[in-house]
Amino acid sequence: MSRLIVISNRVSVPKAAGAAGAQGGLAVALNSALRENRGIWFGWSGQETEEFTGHLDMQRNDGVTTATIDLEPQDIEEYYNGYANRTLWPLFHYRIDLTEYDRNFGEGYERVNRRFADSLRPLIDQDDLVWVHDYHLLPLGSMLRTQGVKNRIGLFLHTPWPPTRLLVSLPFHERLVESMLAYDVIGFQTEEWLGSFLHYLEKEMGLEIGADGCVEYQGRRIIAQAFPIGIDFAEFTEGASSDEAREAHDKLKASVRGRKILIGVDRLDYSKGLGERFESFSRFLADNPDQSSQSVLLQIAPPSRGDVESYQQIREDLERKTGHINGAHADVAFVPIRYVNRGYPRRQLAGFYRAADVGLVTPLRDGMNLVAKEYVAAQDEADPGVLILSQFAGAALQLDDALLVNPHSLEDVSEAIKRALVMPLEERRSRHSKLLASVRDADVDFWREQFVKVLFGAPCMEAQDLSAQDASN
Ligand code: ADQ
Repeated sequence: MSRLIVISNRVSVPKAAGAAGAQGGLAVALNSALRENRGIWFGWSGQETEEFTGHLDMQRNDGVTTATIDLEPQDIEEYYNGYANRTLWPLFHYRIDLTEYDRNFGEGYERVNRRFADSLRPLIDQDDLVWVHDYHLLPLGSMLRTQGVKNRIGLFLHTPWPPTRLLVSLPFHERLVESMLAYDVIGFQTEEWLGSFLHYLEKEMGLEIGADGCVEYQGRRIIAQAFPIGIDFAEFTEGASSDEAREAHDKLKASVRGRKILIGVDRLDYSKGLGERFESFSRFLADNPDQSSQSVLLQIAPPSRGDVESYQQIREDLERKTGHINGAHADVAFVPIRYVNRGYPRRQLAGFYRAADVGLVTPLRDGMNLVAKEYVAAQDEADPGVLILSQFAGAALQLDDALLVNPHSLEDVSEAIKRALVMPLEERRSRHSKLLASVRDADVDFWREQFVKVLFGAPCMEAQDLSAQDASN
């Protein structure tokens, strides 16, 4: 069996026994694949070093080998806070108004990708499969090729891929996309992002997409395909029935004294549409005075990327909005929005989801969105809550039995909230059972197996057929 080498910006080192379950679904899924295949997970340690040495910190924990490097402060500023999170992240989420173009960011991005390639190169054996993750590392494949790596190399992009007319606003966009054609497999979350990528290849590079789904470039065949990511369903549902989850559920229920609960769980990020969500809830309260003290919105939003200014701004903006809305609608015994800036252990989170009558997942743009899937998985099948989901999340293509909304429209979201809160049990169950089947069947193991199968070298035509066949099983 080929060894798998996974590369991502940050590495999630497996937790010692006993702390399992504290990791996210992706880390759990990749770790189990790495364990089976004697694989290696390579990336940045998250630590700073005064001067880059390329020193590899190799560790073996719970059957998984991790290899990490430290980066210089300038690397972190230009590559991570700069090109990755000030340029590509906003651009890939259609926010050209927030996208910053700075030549130093671009140079830092290439430098760090080269440093990744230099440090990784000696770890790669002849038959290894190399799997690169996300927008931080788009040119890594081509840098490995320059160093003579002939292995199968795949890329999976966790974010959306923007329409061509937005992408062309990026200086040197041709160079970035061309570098991606060094991969053998390029995976996207949905057909929509895949379509935008293929459109770019056709319109900007004049390439032809074969009927077999492959692109030929400089004598090589590349397959681009959609592989929608799922959650670790087994791990999540097991956690949802734990004592920890039950305690969290009961505590939250008791605290609202019979009121309905709406829940939002998101990293604090402008792509998640939190400001619009708060305003929609406020609109719902204003338009339905009879309901106005009968429901509570619990928004859990741990801060992220705090060194980037747009993230500081969204934080301030949300604090202001929460104060405003609570000021307008609260009374002595009731506050409508509970806004919490911290993370919770996954089992407690599962308990909160289960206690909530409505899951409010309204990103303005999202590659997939795993919170929507976690909310569905955590529900009581006999009396499930209702998922309200943005039509602009990748998950909406799969979860079309949710109440799909336009997150920019306060009326639309406010009406969906009203509808969800009075939805008859029979309709809730029927919608939920279809959502649950989809979340259970297309879980994170399915996603990983599909990707690795194609990476392993199924020829283009066969690869497409295989995935169509498996998806219909
Ligand atoms: P994210 O943008 O981080 O991921 P998402 O898919 O929602 O978004 O995943 C967030 C994860 O973090 C979920 O598992 C959630 O439970 C967890 N989380 C969020 N807030 C938490 C809190 N307060 N406490 C504990 N856990 C919390 C990127 C892309 C997405 C894509 C994923 C996976 O932006 O579109 O779905 O990668 O590919």
